[in-house]
Amino acid sequence: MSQPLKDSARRVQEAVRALGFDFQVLEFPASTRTAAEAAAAIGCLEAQIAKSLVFAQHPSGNPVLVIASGANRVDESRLAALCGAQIRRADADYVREQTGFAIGGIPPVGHAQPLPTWLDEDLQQYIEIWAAAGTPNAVFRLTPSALHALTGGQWAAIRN
Ligand code: 5CA
Repeated sequence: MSQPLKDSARRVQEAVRALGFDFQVLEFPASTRTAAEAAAAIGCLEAQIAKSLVFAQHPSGNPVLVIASGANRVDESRLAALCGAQIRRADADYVREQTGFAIGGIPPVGHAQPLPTWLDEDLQQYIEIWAAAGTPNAVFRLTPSALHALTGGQWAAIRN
């Protein structure tokens, strides 16, 4: 029997269902806190991990979400150009405040408020990808097109 999901993971599961998808949130005994750990626990490529990174626009302070391939670094000048604003890497408190989740488990959906979202086009080459689901042990498998539908994000060239 599987255990009930932790509260944060359950919120992500419910958000995914509410958006009309039946992807199942899975909790692993091993850490999935980083893209590398998630890939090792799942047995997929690090590049198949869809990591959700929060940035702050400056000077508005508005958040922006980037969902990047686990193998990539985000090019902050490309992101700034897409946003039409300066951007800064967010600190842990800001990330929690804006998303309702802690770093290491930031999901692509189910946030405290909707976040403008950019999607790393490198994720499109995979049939299956995996995203965090609210905790440092929870992930769910999805497809690039479902990521697009779930987040309402836009595909962009965003890697460094
Ligand atoms: N659960 C995994 C795989 S989906 C995960 O969340 N990976 S992640 O890469 O999206 O989350 C870790 C990311 O959080 C790091 O890549 C880094 O960008 C960010 N991060 C880690 N520590 C901090 C910190 N102190 N302040 C701001 N961002 C941080």
